[in-house]
Amino acid sequence: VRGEEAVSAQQAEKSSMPRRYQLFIGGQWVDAESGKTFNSINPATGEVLAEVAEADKADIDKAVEAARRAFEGRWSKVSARDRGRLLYKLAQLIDARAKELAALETADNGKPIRESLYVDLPEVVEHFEYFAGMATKIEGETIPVPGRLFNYTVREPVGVCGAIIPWNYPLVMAAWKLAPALAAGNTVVLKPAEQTPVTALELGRLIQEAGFPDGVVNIVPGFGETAGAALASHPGIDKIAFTGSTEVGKKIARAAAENLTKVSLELGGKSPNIIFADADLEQAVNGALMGIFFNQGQVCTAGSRIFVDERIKDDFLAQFRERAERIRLGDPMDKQTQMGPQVSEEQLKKVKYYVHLAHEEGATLVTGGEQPQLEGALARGYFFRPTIFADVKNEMRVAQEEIFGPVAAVITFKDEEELIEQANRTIYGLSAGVWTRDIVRAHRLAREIRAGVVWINTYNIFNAASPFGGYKQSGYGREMGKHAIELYTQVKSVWIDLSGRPL
Ligand code: TXE
Repeated sequence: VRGEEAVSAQQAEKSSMPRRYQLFIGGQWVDAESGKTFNSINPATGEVLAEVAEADKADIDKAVEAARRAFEGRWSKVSARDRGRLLYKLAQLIDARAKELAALETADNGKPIRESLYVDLPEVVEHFEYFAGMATKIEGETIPVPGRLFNYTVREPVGVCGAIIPWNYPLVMAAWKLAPALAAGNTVVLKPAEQTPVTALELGRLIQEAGFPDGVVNIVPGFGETAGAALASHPGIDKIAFTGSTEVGKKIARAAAENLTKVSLELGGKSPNIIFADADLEQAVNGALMGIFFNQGQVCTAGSRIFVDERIKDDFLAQFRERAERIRLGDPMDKQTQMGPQVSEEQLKKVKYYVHLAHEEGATLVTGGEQPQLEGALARGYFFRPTIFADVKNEMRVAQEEIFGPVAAVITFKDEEELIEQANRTIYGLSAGVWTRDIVRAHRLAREIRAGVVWINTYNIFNAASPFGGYKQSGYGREMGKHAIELYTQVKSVWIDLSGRPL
């Protein structure tokens, strides 16, 4: 990412006039059929950042039609190499505007600018670059069938893909859905989250500038129950990809079942982050902090259940608390800030509810548990202090339900067998962390934990080349890497009689 200098806070956040956005359908910027709009709020101040056209069923219909026309028309004639070149061009355009996009992401979502600029934007660029290279590597097979027959397979695009994404990583999530879908030759209707539509719409501008044919990508912000539901249940789409809550994931799967639309789901988590007594404690504390406080705890892989060996509990808690209290919380546009506000008032309420519940369930508050006192406009922001609860039991609701906020539940364990049983006792299976110096134990845990990703002596590491997705109710399908291509292609088997004789 270019541009190392400080980001000007004025850039996106401070302009007094809200920005205005229309829907992006068939290569045109248009108002919603209903003429309705909704506001996107800056969660650091509660002020309106943007006024956005609100898509509903009629707009989704138009977007799906546009995507279908593009799929059957111009896009089907674009070679794999040219699809790759378009994706690469898009990556370059994003990279060139990384500072501006990062500032908008921070203004819309609340994440600290140091995260949007140095984590989110580079990941988005990497993603488009990786799948740019993948477009020319989607290959079929030849199958050794008996007789004078020749059998081969072709991997073809699925068709029109719906994508419904959440607010915690608005641009990253858009990239995870768009890049593999486009590399494989599909067209897309993307519905960003209603809390954070701005950067996806900015991405629409860059998609135009890169030269993608009209209708290949359509971007239709709106609410879940209206626009989202209309997209998921649309008979005109061939595939739906969703990232969000497990509850809505089930609704998507049900709606998709009506038309037998293909589905991939990346859902919630309550991931165990496990610290053994032989771990490098300082490193493990870093991992625990990064696991639960990164992005204000609004990460599907958040290490929200911290299992600590009973023997090191006191040491761990002392260090964890001290470091949590030092986290610099405040204006997310400030480069020194390490933690911003929760994304919305609703999410803040949810965090407060679970803090209340943790007290009721008998957990011990170690630090946090309340909103900080901030000055000026930030006093109206949705901030919450890094919060740690000790004496948590795995059966408690705070240890079983996804909070999606900066609330760590610390659970102690005595022996490995009991630990594994507890760590796996959850409806989720997205990720896990293991902190130990014992290599045999590390691999044993990696095998025993039922989750789609296991991090050993590290946490929250992602790469475009490495598959990601959940076990159990954390969803199905694998995004990223070669596996993502499986989600966006279907296999055709072709038979040819080589004998030249009648059957
Ligand atoms: O998520 P939703 P919300 C979890 C997290 C959070 C909770 C609620 O626990 O506290 O979900 O957040 C669209 N048909 N995660 O309510 O509703 C919606 O418009 C079709 C975990 O914001 O799942 C948005 O675009 N679409 C998660 C998207 O679904 C519908 C990230 C996600 O919103 C719909 C976010 C419907 N009926 C929240 N209802 C993760 N796994 O990373 C909503 N949507």
